[in-house]
Amino acid sequence: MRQNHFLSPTLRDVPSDAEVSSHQLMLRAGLIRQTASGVYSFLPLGMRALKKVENIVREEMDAAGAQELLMPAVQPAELWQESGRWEAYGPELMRFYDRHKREFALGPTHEEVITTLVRDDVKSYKKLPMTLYQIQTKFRDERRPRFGVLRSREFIMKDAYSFDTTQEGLDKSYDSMFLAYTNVFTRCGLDFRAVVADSGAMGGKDTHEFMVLSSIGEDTIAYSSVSNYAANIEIAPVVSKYEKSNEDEKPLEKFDTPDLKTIDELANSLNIDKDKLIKAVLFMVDEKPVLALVRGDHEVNDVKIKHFYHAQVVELASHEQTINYMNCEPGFIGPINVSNDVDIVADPAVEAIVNGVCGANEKDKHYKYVNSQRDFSVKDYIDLRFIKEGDPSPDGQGVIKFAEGIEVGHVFKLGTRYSEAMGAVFLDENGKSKPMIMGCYGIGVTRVLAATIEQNHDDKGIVWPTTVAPFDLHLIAVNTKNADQKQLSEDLYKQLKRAGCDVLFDDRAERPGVKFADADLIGLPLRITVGKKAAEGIVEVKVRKTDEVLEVHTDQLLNVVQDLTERLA
Ligand code: 9G3
Repeated sequence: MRQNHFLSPTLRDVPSDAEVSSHQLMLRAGLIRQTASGVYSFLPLGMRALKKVENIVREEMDAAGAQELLMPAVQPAELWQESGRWEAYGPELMRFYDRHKREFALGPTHEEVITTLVRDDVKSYKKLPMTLYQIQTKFRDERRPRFGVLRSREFIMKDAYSFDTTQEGLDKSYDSMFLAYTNVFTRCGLDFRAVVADSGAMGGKDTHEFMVLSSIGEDTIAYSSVSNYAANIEIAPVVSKYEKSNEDEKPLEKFDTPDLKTIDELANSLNIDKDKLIKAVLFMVDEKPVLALVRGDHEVNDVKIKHFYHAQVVELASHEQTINYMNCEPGFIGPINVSNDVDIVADPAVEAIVNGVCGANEKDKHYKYVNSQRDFSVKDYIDLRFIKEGDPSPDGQGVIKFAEGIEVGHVFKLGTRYSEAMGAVFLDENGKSKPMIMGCYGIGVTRVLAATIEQNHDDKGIVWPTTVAPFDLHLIAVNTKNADQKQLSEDLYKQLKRAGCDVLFDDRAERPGVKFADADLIGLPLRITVGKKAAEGIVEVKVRKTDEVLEVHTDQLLNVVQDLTERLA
């Protein structure tokens, strides 16, 4: 491709509204342009890299026996009403009316569509198992799109759906998708971890997220310092055991704590450790009040509350809800003398506190010498705190450390959630009608591209892994007015293309400095510079990743390019 007519507008300056490297570099190297907030155009350079990622995904899906299809972005509301999800989603679901005033949505995902497709055309167990996938544009009206295509309102996803007759079948489909995902992310040159993301017991099998390690990741991974255990911090189970101190329980005592509302204020003024405090937080769990108790140095994990109650919505109680249910304003609430309307759940660490401190459900008052069994009752002691660094790893091996991650893939065992709702059944060998057992599997294709750049760049620009680079190499004629350089670069362009190389040929009449800066910014794996020694048939080959520079005679060029490319793979 000749750069002179190639739409790859590079920017010298860092766009002010781009906070992270991948967003800055995708704009500066001319891969994307913003069309609206959270809505992007992929320019030719970005499109070529995107196609490389898509083809890796396609190859691995096909190798796993999945069948590619394409479903519409426009989805009729009726399908979502049938699955019961139409009301479950708020403004994130982009809804619209057609000219006949019929209601539709732009698809954020395709469980409903795929399930009706299979329901209508697959009846017998003989046709199963079957895994179908698409690579298609999704729409989710994110409240705060950010970080370029890492969190955009329109994005490309590969979404796959498996249909089985038995749970064992689903386990097999899930495992083959899991392996395919491992291959995809490895081939894209990503440093990633598959993390447990399910609600159930430790090491549960219901769902895994594939996280690319990056300091700008919005997810936190709790991983073991010695084993390969890794889980999304939202669900990582806490297995710590707590020793009850053998100090004597003292009589309960109410005392004044004027304006001491936060744990820190209380701990400082009383000059006690936070692990002697009982932190009470009121939640509305599907509209029901739940008082959650954790030790003062721990944080309540609302996702664990949501899973415990199998709830749809868990929110912090508002100021007025707190007053309404606890007869006291936030900052002084506690577990003693609580209305029966309020469930009390506590983390096991609370049970081990002896002579602790908690709110007295009275303004400016707290209790001290609080002891759980004696002074308050709890509906359940459940693991409801966030795991912390240094906690024992749930698999019993080593301790927990944290890392930030970007979620690029997510695999789920759905079971019969959609097949029952939509009537996707099969007749088994005895002619008995049963709901199909489903799994679903997503890869954020545009997000993979951005994550790859997050993990593969330096201060001069992108450093493309060879597997997803938009071109194999950059060919630069330093001075297009010099006959030798012009001739040799044109000959090499033809020769390299004939040899099957994807070449971006910088034939522009720009100053050398501009060409070299652009080449570093665009970041193709190899750069061939035709300069002063063109007359001797000598060119310079530079490896973008290592800055290694070789002087090569043109009759050795193809071999050198071949060797370097293989070494970089
Ligand atoms: C919606 C909106 C946003 C959504 C969903 C539905 C996420 C929704 C979860 C999934 C599950 C899997 C198949 C591919 C892999 C992920 N955000 N999810 O269902 F209406 Cl607005 O998409 N789907």
